[in-house]
Amino acid sequence: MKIGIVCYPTFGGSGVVATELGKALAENGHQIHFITYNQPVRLEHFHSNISYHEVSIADYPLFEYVPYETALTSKMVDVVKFEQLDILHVHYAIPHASAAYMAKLILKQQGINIPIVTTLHGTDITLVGKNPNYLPVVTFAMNMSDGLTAVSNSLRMDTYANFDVQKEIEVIHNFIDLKRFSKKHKDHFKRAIVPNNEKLVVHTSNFRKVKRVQDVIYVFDQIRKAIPSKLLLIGDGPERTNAEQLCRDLDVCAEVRFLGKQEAIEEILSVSDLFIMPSETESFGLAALEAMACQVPVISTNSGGMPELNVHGYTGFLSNVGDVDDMASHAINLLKDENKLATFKQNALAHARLFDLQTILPFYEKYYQKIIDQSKL
Ligand code: GMT
Repeated sequence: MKIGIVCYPTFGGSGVVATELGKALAENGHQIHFITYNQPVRLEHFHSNISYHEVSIADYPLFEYVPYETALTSKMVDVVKFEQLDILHVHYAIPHASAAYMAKLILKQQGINIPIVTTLHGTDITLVGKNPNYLPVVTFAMNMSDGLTAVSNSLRMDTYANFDVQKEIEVIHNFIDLKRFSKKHKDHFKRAIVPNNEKLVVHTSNFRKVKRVQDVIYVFDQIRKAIPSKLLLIGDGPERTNAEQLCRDLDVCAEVRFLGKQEAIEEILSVSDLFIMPSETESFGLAALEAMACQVPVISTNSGGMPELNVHGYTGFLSNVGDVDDMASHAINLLKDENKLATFKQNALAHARLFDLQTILPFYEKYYQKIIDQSKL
């Protein structure tokens, strides 16, 4: 198949899933065309089946806001037409789904039929999309997509609850490349970070408000009082300054390191003992899956799709949003009990295997074929 993939090119979960999906499809012999405003961060290497088409935006003094959606639509029209794509898969509804529908209409006028699949990732539904400023367009674009997928059952239900969507939503969970995300032997690295064999707690995110990074620090503050430990905070974003301030206020700076954005995240996860994800809402929790694949148990909230990934009492523990005492108590009990911790590490890996890329990829391939066939009827 010739597949166009539209996504955000950043470290965000939707961009990561879109890029990893494209790479895996290319490995399986499909021709992949990424359409984004920057080279996706996870698209590091040349692959003969992958092309990248940059959306270039022409600015003009009249524009207070550059019309990105118009430039994106024009690029989609161009790529579909000249690369003769079979299907266009857009990740994150805003503004990709409505831009894709506009491209579809333009192409239809030129006698070209392009089926559109939209994948809903999370905040496009749970936070941003249901904002009245976007809701009518997002609802319309979802209904006009030829295929609609969501990354968890919870997100599917949230979509039906918050939008007047008539389409069937297919659930295709996030996936993990177990060849890349597996426990690596990085003992020298561990010795450098925790020279006295302290327990290593880790959090990765884009430091948006929804991630509740401050809760990570409150939980860690309790952990370190009970057990020698260090906290690694990976990623960057709007809440970073507040997080740093909280570390100063709680006087935990000596035990906390902010590492910023990291490429080889699997190396850091490989030496970690516990992952904390206290998100307000999380449609799936890809970052937690990456941790689990590296044998790191997860302390998370029970919001959104987290219970579909993190099994309470098996791969980690679930708590209510904001209940930092409960999260800390679960974390301390687990970190103090070496046998239990070792079992949970194994359980985390066993459960992560259910989301193996090789298992999930065929669901996308079959879904594309179904949508292509239906669009020919
Ligand atoms: O908000 C983010 O963390 C980024 C966001 C995105 O769409 O870029 O991530 C969402 O998509 C991921 C991949 O499908 C999911 O694993 C994340 O759970 C989801 N984030 C939220 O729902 C907050």
